[in-house]
Order: sequence, then structure tokens, then C-alpha cells
Amino acid sequence: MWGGYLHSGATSNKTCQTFFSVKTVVNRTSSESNCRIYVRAQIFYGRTMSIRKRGQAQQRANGTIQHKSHIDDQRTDLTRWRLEDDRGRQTWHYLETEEELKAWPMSTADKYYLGVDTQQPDLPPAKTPLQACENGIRFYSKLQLPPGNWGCEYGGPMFLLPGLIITLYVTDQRLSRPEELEIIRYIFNMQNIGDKNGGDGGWGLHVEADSSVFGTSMNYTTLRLLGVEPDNPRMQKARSCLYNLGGALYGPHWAKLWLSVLGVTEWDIVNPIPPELWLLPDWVPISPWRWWIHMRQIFLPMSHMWSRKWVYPKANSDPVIRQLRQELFTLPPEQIKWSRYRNAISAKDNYHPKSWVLNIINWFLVLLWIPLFRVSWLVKRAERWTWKLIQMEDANSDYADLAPVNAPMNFLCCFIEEGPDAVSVKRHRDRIHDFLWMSGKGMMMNGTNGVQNWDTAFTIQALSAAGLATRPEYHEMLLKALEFLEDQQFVDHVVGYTTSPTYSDPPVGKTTPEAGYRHPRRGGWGFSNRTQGYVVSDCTAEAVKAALMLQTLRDPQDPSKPLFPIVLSEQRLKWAIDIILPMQNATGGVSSYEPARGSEYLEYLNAAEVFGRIMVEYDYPECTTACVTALQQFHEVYPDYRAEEMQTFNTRAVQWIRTNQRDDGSWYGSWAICFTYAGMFALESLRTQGEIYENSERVQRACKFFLDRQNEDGGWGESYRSCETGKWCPHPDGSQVVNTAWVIAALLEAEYPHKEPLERAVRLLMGRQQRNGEWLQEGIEGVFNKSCMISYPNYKFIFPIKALGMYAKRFGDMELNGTIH
Ligand code: LAN
Repeated sequence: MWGGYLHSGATSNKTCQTFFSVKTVVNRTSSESNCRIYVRAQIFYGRTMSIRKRGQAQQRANGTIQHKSHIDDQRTDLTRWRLEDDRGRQTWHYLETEEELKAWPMSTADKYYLGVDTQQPDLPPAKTPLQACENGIRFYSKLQLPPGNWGCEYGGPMFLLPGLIITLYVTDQRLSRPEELEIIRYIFNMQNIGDKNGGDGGWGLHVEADSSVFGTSMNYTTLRLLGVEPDNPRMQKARSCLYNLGGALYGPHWAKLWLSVLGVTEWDIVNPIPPELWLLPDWVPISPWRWWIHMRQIFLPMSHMWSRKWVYPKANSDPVIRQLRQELFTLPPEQIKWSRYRNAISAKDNYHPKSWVLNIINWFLVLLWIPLFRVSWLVKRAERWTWKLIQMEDANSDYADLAPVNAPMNFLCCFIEEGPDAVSVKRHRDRIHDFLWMSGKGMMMNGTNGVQNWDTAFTIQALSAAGLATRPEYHEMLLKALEFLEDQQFVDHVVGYTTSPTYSDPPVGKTTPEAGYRHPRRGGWGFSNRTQGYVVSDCTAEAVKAALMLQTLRDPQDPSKPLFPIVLSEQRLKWAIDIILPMQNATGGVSSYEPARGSEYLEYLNAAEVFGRIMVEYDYPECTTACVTALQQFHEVYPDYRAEEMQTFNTRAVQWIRTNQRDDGSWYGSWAICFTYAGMFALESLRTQGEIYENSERVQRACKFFLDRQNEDGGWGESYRSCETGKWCPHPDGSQVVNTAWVIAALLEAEYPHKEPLERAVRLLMGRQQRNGEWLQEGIEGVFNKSCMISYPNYKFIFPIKALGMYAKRFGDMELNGTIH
């Protein structure tokens, strides 16, 4: 053991008025087998939002941080991190002083998320499924946060932090020192090194993916901007991986855009992103308002940036940028003719090759439109309109924005348009913290600003399905969860909606430019929290179901009394139904954020290269089922409200579910992996129309699909490759707790009559449970856009709890004899 001061400095921050100084104590711990220097950073700065101006805390010389230890060897003291949950706004804070530590003790949830021992006691070993279910709840309930929701490490995508760090860099900002150190540590922890994905030293699109130019060039750049030196052996390895893939010239569109903003590449390398498209009349089939919401909200700031051709003003004098120009390519930069590489893309990144249509359009734009027709008044008009839409998006979400891809882009647009001291820039800077998540492996950027509503609604439903929601010991937890949902419902309209020609009450599924092309939102729920402000069909439906499940329970002691207060009033639930009803597509199915507005042919314009099925909304069995079951439950409680419409909605929706089934009996899932997830929803839908194993050939086929794939140990394990390939791919590590729980729930929804396969599966869940009631993290669970995985760590609690409880309800809570795996 040895210690000493490594670095110190002081700064002040105009906006946040923070004070910063770093005192790092260096220890060499024997527990770290590689004898890595362990730096316990004691960091003194204002507790709340800590963003420094670049160059203030660190003395920058030649663009790199000047201090002796290797920045990548450092880490903070995990026991000083705390999660704050302010009405669903989750932010992590590093405590600097002993007083602060005393005033803000570490909670079990903090410990759990940070991978620190939670010290939860061993529970009496479960002999029956319900005992296992209750042991699971006992552990999981300790993770509930004060406002009533659950926190979530929502990692997976490896392209989010780069956008943030580049934006901060070019706007001359920095995160706090502990945050930066932990981001570096996280990115290194996710590097493909050793036996991880071939160990070539790169990064992939997501944490489990093979290295790609996108992942490698972006994460390498991020590390360099955060001060990691190029001669670090891991960086050398990353570079050689990048060169093997062709270098950053072979990156996808988004990578080229970010590198051009940074001044590492030139804008000529970026295929055109003309904001003029936003001026197309709404009836035009390719108008951006018809695109999937994520694509249009990303295209929006991207097109603005592209049109302005904005470049980091200090690019040419900043040594890091100059070095990056040497490090990222296989050719010296002066020899590169940037425009030649607009269409260059490595095979590893080319998941969705650009269509011939898009290639012709790009050719037309580059050779004819831009030089001959793109006159300045038109450009100005387009930029004025995109800027207005960006402002509307910021206003509707209090600068949280739809997701962590468009949030940094909007941030940069505000900086470009309004300058460094603008309120908009400060608000964006502050909001960044909502996305950052601290874990035992370092700090990541969550896929959204949390999973608050989604996990909370599912948790309530799991206990209810398990028949445990009436138990007094869970009452407080469930009430708090219900109150959380109440607090997070959208109770206001989007900017411009009430004065737009499309306004009506109840709303209809139409939109106009005056409403910023948004779907109505009052009464809906989003995936994360109220601030973010985007209605999602199934998030609304799952929240309605959760609320109804609790609010209709009778007190077991006195059945004349309700067990829970009416936290969500009849009016508020009706508003939610008003949001769900206009979500249905002409096909009968339901999409994610809005009914589909454009044709699937728009996929020909998919320019992202790394994702599939992103251009428009599609029908999803998951979203469709959630809406069907919510409407059904609502109708049982309030039979007079819009009953006919609900009836028609459900008949058409379930018919769509039927037609969406594949010949082998399965359904393809788009939001988690994959057939096991979608099958659970689809069978629930069919059950609402009385279609179960006994009377339905299609349900029998669905059950057979699962039974044919049950592993020897009784479980199911599905790999993310199922999502990419559209074919069942077994998980390389065998059965997975989450897949197994989904299939148990699916078979029980189907009323599959034979107990034996279900009992074997239940045994697997029980066998994987730890003595303290928890289940350990296994493979990644979620997906989006077919190719990018994302984690849902709470699923390993929610779904086993649900499945075990459902099983006990159906077959009785008997002791299970025999080996538990
Ligand atoms: C999510 C997460 C939640 C998810 C469900 C509610 C589970 C789903 O049933 C509907 C769609 C939705 C809301 C969804 C859509 C796409 C999201 C927002 C994500 C997968 C989380 C991250 C992803 C977003 C697109 C990430 C940004 C990346 C881009 C390629 C734009």
C-alpha cells in the first residue's frame, strides 16, 4: 500500500457555481490482480450539476491533461456515489466531504447499482415456487427508490457517449472529474479485449457486438477527448483494430457527421442531409413528419448542423484534433479526398446497406441540387423552420429531448444558434445528467433518461399476476409505485396543440406543423418520466393496467372496502384511453409512439446503415397486446365509456396478432430478445378473445414452437442474433432466467395443460435464485432497430416473480422435489 497526492487544481463554474479541487490518494490493492493503480479520488466540488469549463480544472498543454498518472488507470471511490431520484429525475452525485457522506448514507439501491455488496441477509431457502417468488420480491423491494420507482442501468448502445462528449468538447465544456474518470473506465471495460468478442481491441455497436468502425472510431475519439494518450497499449490495440476495418473513413453516416463537427474529417465526407426536406408539403409521401419519431427527431438537428456546416472553431489549433486526424485513418489526412469516402462503409457496419434509390438521391443532391438549385433564401427558410422545430422539441421536454441521440445534437444546435451563454445551452448542459448512469463498471449514458414508468408498471403487474398484491407486507411498496405512476402521467398538451387545427377533445390521431407534428399526449405515459414528454402506446397501456389492477382490489379483511385509494381518478384513466384509441393502425396493429404515418417503402431512404426498420412506425405484437389488454381491463371497470370503439379496436387488433404469427407458430419481437418476448404478449392477446391451447390450433402451434426449443435443464435461452437474423438462435450460454420466465408466462397464458415442462422451467428459475432472493445478471435482454441491444436489468426480477406466482396460482404452490439446477 502506498499513497500520495496525484493531482490538484481548482476552478469555478459560472453557471453552476461549483468549486473543484482534486485530491487523489493512490493505493495499490492486492485485490486487483493486475496490480492496477487504484486511485481513490477525493473530489471537492459542488454536489449538484458539475460541469466545468474545459481547460479550467485540468491544465491543458498540447491538448492533453497534464498530470503524471495515467488517466485510464484511475477510478473513483464507488462508495461515494449516490443516486438522487427527484420525482423520477435520476442523477448521480459524487460526495466529496465526510460531512456529506454522513448526511447522505448509501442506500441498498446505490450499493446494488454500483456493484457493491448489498449485505442483504440470506432468506429461508424457497421450497415452493411462491416462496421463491416472495424471496425475489423481498430482495427487489429493497431497490425501490424514494419516489416509488425503480432505477435501471439502461446500457448497451456504444454510440451514445461519443455524441455527448464531442458536443461538450466543441462547446468548450467538461463533465466533472469523477464523471470523466468513470466514463473512461466504462469505455475501457466495454472494449473487446481478451476473450470478449475476439479481443481485437475495438468496440461494437453495442456492448456484446463485434467491433465495428462506428463503435471503434467513436469510442476511441471519446477517450482521446477525455485525455487518454494514444500510446496507451489499449489505444494502440484499438487503432490496429480500426485500421484492420479500414479506418474511420469507412464509418457510417452518423460517425462521419460527428467527426466533421469535431473538425477531424471534412463535411464533404457526409452524405447530404438537406433541411429543405422539412419544407415539403405534408401530403408528399416522403415528408419527414411521416418518419418514425426517432429518425425525424435525429434528422432534424442533423440537417440543421449539416446545412450550417458547423465545425469546432478551434479544430485547426487544437493538438488533440490534429492528432486524431493522424490516428483515425490509414492515410495521411492531406492525401484524403473526403468526398470520395461518402459512401465508403466497412462490411462490419453495413447492417442495412443504402438502397439504390438513396444512392441515386445522394448523387442528385451532390451533383445537381447543392451546386445548382440550393439557393440561399431556400436554405435560410429551411434552417429557420428546423430551428423552430428544435425549439419546440426542447420546450416540450424541458430540454430532456426524445433520446440521448438527439439531445446532444439539439444542445449543439442551441449553441450554434444562440451562443455559449444562452439559457437554452445551460438548460441542455444541466439535462445531460439525466442520461448518465453510474455502475460498477463505470459511467455510461443510458438509452433513455431512465426506465422509470415502464419498470414500475411491470412490477405492479408482476405482483398482481402472482396474486400477492393484497398482502399487507407489500402494500406500502405498491402504493408508492402507484403514486409514482400518477405523478408521471402527462397532464398537459404539447406546445401548439390546443391552437392547432387538429385539436379536439377527445383527441384524434392527426397532427399538423403547428403542433410540431406531435401525437396528442395529455393522459398518456412515456417510457421514462413526465419531463421527457413522449407518449408511448404500450407504456400508456401498461400504466393503465397497473393502476386498474391495484385500484380494483378489495380488502381481504373487509371486501366491501377497496384495498388501495383511487390515486388515478376516473377522468385521468379516461384521458389515457383517449390516447390509446387513436393509436391503432389501419392494419389493426399498434406501433410505438404514433400510428404509422408513412409507407414501409420509406425504408429505401434509411441512411443510417447500422440499423434496420427505422424509417417508419411498424405494427408490434408487444404494443398491440398492451393496448388490447388495457382496453379490456378498463372496459370491465368502466363499461360505459367509448365501449363500442374499444370493442372494434380489440377485435381488429387481435385479428392482426393472428395474421402476424409465423408458420412455425412464433411472433418476432422488436423490443426485447426476441421470439420468447413477443410470444408471451401475443398469447396474452389471443386469450382476451378466449383463444387458448384447448380450442385453438394457432395457440397449439405457438406452444409447440416453445416446447421444441426447451433446453435439457428446463429453461429457454435465446441469443440477440434472433433479432438480427429473424430466425431462432439459441443463447450461447444456454438457458437464461428472463427468457425462461417469459416462456412460462406465455404457456400459462395459453393454458397449456401439461405441467411437466413448466415444472422443469420453474425449477430452473428457483435453482438460479441466490440465497438473498436475487437473480444474477445474465445476457442482455432488450433490442431496438433489429441490430442494437440494450439492457433491462430489472426484467430478471420482474418476470421470474410474475412467472413463479402465475405458476403457483395455476398448479398450486407445491414443494418441488428433485434437483434444482
Ligand atoms: C425504446 C425503449 C422502450 C421501448 C418499448 C416501450 C419497450 C417498446 O415496447 C416501444 C418502443 C420503446 C419506447 C423504445 C423505442 C426506441 C428506443 C427509445 C428504445 C429502444 C430505447 C432506446 C431507443 C432509441 C431509439 C435509442 C436511440 C437510438 C437511435 C437509433 C435513434
